[in-house]
Amino acid sequence: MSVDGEKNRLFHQVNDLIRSANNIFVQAHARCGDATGSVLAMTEYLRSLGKRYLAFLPDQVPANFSFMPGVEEIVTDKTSFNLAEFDLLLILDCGDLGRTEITDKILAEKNDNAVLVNIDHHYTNDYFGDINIVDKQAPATSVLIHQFFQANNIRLNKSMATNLLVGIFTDTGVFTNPATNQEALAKAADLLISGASVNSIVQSIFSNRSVKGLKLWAKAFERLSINRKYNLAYTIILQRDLVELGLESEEELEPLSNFLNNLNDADVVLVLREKPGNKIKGALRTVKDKYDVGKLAALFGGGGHKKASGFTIEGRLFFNEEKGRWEVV
Ligand SMILES: [Mn+2]
Repeated sequence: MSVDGEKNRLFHQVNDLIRSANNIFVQAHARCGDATGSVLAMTEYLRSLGKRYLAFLPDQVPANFSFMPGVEEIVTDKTSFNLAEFDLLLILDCGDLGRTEITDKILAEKNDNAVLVNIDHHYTNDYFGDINIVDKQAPATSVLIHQFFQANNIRLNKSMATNLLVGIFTDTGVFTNPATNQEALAKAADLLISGASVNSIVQSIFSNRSVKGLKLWAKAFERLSINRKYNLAYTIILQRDLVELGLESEEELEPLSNFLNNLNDADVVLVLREKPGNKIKGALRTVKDKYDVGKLAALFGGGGHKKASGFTIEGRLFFNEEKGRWEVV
């Protein structure tokens, strides 16, 4: 996908599909600035064309995203619509169909002649779309959406620019992680010129700490350990931590794994969090060139990028007193 001509041809093709579609479904994965920003920038464009569309995310939008322009339109109840009503499905920032969390619904309801478009930058993307615009070097899907607008001479307004900048900020850790490249900075500059509101992004997304939330970080720091064999730093968060602190979600733990990636005495970082429904979510990070945590996550049925990835497994975390270590049971 490094050949810009081919990518531009696909961007034109997708725009033609958008223009001729009657009803468009736009979705990304849950709880992520890049995913949400990509969806909102795209729906803003669809609105400007006077198109019928539905923007869907499979989980509630985190409270600190509530400033994002257009966010009130996002639907999070998968039972409130039927996919048979759409002739174009735009799936953004999903490495595989499973990331939509509605695979069964898509397979059961989607019209055979509806076109499924996959626009993504995950290293582990499995090309699940009828049309796949996958650029594994892109710092964020928001950057690809920006390229889509540029390729089709679509002018960005302030709302689109703010939403896309949220995506670049969150996926690059505000230009600190290895996803940061020349294009991330160049696109960010362009979004500022288009009127993106840096202040509202920084205040809402990054200055959102509470005392209870930081106490949850304290629990993670207290349990931080290092496995010297693999030079892997790891920590865990339990469901009971939330109960003890009176927190309803671990939203405020973001971006703990990115923060731990600043450790200079570990090569790889792993954060395991218990989730409701007997699930454990793992987040892996590295800054070392020789490691590919995307492959590591794939061993557990997950995926992501070379330097940042995640997976979900079944079970609960339990401290084995005899062995002096945490285990999955
Ligand atoms: Mn992304």
